[in-house]
Amino acid sequence: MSDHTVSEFERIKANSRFLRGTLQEGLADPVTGAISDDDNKLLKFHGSYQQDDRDQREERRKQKLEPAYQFMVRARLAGGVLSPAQWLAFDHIARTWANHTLRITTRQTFQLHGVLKRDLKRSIAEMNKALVSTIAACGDVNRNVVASANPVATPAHRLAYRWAERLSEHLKPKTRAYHEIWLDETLVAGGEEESEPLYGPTYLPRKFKIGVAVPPTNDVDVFAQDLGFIAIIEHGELLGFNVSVGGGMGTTHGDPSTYPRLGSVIGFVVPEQLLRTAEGVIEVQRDHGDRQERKHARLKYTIDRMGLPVFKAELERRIGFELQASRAYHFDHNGDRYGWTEGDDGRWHLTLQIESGRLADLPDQPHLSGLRAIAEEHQGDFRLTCNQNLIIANVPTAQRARIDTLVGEYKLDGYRRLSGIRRHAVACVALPTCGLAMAESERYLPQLLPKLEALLGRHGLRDEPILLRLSGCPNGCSRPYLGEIALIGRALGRYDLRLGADFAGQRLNRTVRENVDEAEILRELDSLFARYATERNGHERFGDFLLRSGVLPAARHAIEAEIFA
Ligand code: SRM
Ligand code: SF4
Repeated sequence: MSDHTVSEFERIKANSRFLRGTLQEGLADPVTGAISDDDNKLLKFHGSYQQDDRDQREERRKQKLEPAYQFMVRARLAGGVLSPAQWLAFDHIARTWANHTLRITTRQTFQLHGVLKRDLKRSIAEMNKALVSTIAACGDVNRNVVASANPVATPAHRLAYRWAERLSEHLKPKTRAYHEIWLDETLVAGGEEESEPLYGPTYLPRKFKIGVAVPPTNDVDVFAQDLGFIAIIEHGELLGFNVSVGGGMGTTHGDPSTYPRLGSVIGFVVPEQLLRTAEGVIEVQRDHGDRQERKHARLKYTIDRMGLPVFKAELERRIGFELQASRAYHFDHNGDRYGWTEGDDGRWHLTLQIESGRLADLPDQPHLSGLRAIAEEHQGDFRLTCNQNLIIANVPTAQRARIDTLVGEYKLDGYRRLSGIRRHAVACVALPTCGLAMAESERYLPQLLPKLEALLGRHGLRDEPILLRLSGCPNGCSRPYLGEIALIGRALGRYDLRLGADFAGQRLNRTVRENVDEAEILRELDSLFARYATERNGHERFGDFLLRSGVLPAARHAIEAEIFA
């Protein structure tokens, strides 16, 4: 490709022979623990990122050693569902080739960290043996499709999850490169004769994310998705889905041309129209998305550039039918409900809280081993949630007591004693693995929470549910722009403090203080908690209180989810 108007990344994709590049050669090179920059970009489409241990960077630089290169591997698990056998496979890979932890992500899947180059292929192959792929877990394609994490409450919930699975499968890249590189499938045609009917040879301008929500639970944060489907269920029957487009979180500090945006609801489709609608949205983004400046390439910018009515008209022209007017729906929260719940079929589901989604064996919290022990006996399945928690799902009544015993034995029963803010805390990975982190997040949460709990306790608010989101940089992997309280990393120990989102993922928060340290954050929150304790109306949520009481000024532009249908 000699087109100088497109970004370097576009050139790499175009020349990659459908995601092959020189990945095979790079992986086989024993001289370095790294691969080339170009291949690193292609590797993302295969579900892995090259990283280095940032805790060791300085020391290794002084010793004139190359950085401690290692790889993150992300699985593709539509709706976050996996069987006990698959759990055991992940456990084995984590202990054998990764850093002995499993990380539940904010998109309902597992990440492994610390895999060395020489072990990358067998880690991915082992996952595939357990029938879990990593294809398109990252990269400029449709990623893991998320779905409400308790899809078994009613038959309609089950159906909504099945549609998420179908979307995930239907929108998967078609290249055989994945099978050749990781699974030793013989090279079919050298790549040149392959095609990607939906994506084309340069795939999408940027990552693309889909979520399926089942009201009243918005646990997938449907308005943060490029494409959201909101299940409309009447009298237990799934009628179809409202369609939301253009959600996204990522921003860059100091660059107002980047911004978080909530999805706009543009209409309603019946289930049979779902796949074609998703394809249509992807096609419009494929052909109209910005391929020069990756910062402006997400669907949210395409829509704002085209204008929502033009975008919708273009979508309808391509899919060949008009969207119906959107239907009424109501979300009441975007968190998880802990403890046991019973499904319509008499099976039970136990939601456990997993701090920041990190499953490890710590001396007083052998969580990884506990879940291995549970997986060895469990007869149902597991469900990962978008709030980084875990559901031990589909437990027959007779097995409940045994699961409870194991949960207690391995100290997984912390969910019984959580403060209101701890129940709703989400933190992104950040240091030491994330190359983009500006501040700590996952490692900071355990220090921050007790301090916030002490403040809240002083004002009689210990059990008050408050959404807390921490991100180590403005990319927003914990969806911090939807936190009632959010900290967004600026530099080590310094954060922007944002406040005032609602409790159901339908309103963005705003920046209240920029680049402040912990002492200032706690001071600011202490005085707001004091006012909240005495001035709130009944059960008014913290974020709502801040707006109603005028602590936060009324919004200058629309920051609430909008309906355009
Ligand atoms: Fe993310 C990049 C981790 C969910 C927005 N994200 C990254 C990378 C890969 C850093 C990098 O590019 O080098 C992080 C790897 C850290 C590590 O060491 O593991 C990373 N993102 C994560 C995870 C693991 C956070 C977590 O704590 O769970 C989540 C994995 C999701 C998954 O399983 O697929 C994760 N990232 C999100 C979300 C939330 C969501 O999708 O619901 C967002 C905000 C929604 C959105 O996309 O707008 C998000 N991540 C980003 C961005 C900003 C994108 C943008 O449009 O500006 C980046 C940076 C980028 O793409 O250039 C990024
Ligand atoms: Fe890394 Fe930033 Fe995402 Fe946190 S928000 S995982 S620091 S890219």
